[in-house]
Amino acid sequence: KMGAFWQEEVVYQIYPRSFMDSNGDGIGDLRGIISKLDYLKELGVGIVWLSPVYKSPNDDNGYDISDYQDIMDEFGTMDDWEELLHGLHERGIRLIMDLVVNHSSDEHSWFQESKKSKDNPYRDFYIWKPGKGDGSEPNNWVSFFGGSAWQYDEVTDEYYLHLFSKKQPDLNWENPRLRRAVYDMMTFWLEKGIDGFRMDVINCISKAEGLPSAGDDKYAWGGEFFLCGPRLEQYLKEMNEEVLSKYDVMTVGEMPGVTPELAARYTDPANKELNMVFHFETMDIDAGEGGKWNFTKWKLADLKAVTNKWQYGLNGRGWNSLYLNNHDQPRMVSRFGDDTVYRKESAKLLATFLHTLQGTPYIFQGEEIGMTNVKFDNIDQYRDIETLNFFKEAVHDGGMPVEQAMAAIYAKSRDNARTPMQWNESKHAGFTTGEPWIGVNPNFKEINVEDALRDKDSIFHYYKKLIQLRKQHPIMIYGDYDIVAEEHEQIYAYTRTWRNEKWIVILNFSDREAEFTLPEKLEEYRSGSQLIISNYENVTERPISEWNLRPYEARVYRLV
Ligand code: ISL
Ligand code: CA
Repeated sequence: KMGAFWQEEVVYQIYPRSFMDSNGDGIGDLRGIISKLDYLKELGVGIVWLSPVYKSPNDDNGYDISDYQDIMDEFGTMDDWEELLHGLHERGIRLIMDLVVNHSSDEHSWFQESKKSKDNPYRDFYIWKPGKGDGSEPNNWVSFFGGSAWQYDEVTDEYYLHLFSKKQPDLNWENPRLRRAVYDMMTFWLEKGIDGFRMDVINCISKAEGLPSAGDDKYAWGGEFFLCGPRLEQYLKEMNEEVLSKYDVMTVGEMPGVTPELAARYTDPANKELNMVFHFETMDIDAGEGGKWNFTKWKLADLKAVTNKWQYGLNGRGWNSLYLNNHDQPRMVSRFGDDTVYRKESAKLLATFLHTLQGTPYIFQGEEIGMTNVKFDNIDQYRDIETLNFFKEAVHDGGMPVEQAMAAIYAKSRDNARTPMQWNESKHAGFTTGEPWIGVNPNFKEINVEDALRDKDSIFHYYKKLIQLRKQHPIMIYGDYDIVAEEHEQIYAYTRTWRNEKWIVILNFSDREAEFTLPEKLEEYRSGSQLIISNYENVTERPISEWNLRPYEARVYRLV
């Protein structure tokens, strides 16, 4: 090993509610995860990121926490959690927990106290403000989930800030007592032996002085005043010094709106802040005017441009996290590949992309078997608060035709990622013996784990191979990235270079054949190449420099 574990291992994200139900109540749980640990071992991942399992009223599926140091009843007990941690460690897999400290639940005891009176000792754990002269909200910010980011509370005749739902009041990081409480809570989990944290919207914790309105409209997006705010780095450094530096653990901070310039600073080891961040620039390439719901067709040129910025931008300074989907995003094969004719080919192509860039790959549960987006007939079958709020605002309040709203939901709803994991072809895909909390994708008979394990040629086995290759070839982890044939309209190709070694990755992102010619700058390699991996059979290994790629064909060669 030459680097840190978080550079060399692949991460697997588990969304517990949808992973595996052990007791037939239709809700995934910790014992369900425990029953699938050998599956994770078989895949070869080295780190599990567990989405929140803490006590929560589930307004936002656990991202609204009412007790940070206890387990949600539906998911099990602290003993179950200990057993999970032990079971993972036994298999050489690390565990990172979700740290959701931009906000808590309004049912957290801190908030219950805070709302009681203006001089309650917990008042300043949250962000309270009186209304404007006319009684309206303190500023015009809208929340991530739609509507004003302020909620009026009559007990003290003030508003509290909530960047997400009104059941997720923002914590006040200006308050050193709040920060101390968070650090103690983090220490509690680290002392139990966890291996790090994924930090939820961690770049929202520092708000601009005075909480200014964003322009003159009644309601507006105020991101410039709370994304990567003035004291963010101060808080991250303090957290590092007070807590993280005492353990050999990893951190990845979720950061909407972050740029490569800022991320290079946050993840530069010399700055002692974070190991990696999740940026949103790839996720935004299909967002139209006005945000995610008004989507457009993404362009390969944009994928290249964004990836270039991050690959060149962090090289030798910080470290990239690599993901194409998670519990908030559509399924990657439906979004960036083809989930009909070329589902297997395109899922493998995207996997090749993720595992051959510089950085740490993150796999979201089900991605490794090519799970797809879902289309439920009726809005009542959706569960996600963001989706339901959008439907209500767009259709009921805005008059958008239902079909148009549903088309947006089919493409972008977070519930695309949250349908139950498809384990086998039995009822409810083997996820539960009861009624699942959200419908199973009807394609589970064709797409499921049991099938994937049986089929040597499956997406699962391809992931397994990529993960193994990454363990054998440091160039996949550390090699410098350099794009080639940037103008090509179908193919995304790049080299990786490390010490005396050079690889080329050639990805046909289209459903048509495509031609690729080795560019001038690689002239010296015309005589030879060795195939490392491909998603098609019968790939020539002859030393040639002109390649014909089939639809969604992916090839990785060592250039010699
Ligand atoms: O999901 C999104 C886009 O559809 C984002 O706006 C998302 O809300 C944002 O990236 C923050 O996500 C994180 O914090 C939220 C939670 O709902 C998400 O599940 C979580 O990943 C609030 O805790
Ligand atoms: Ca259960």
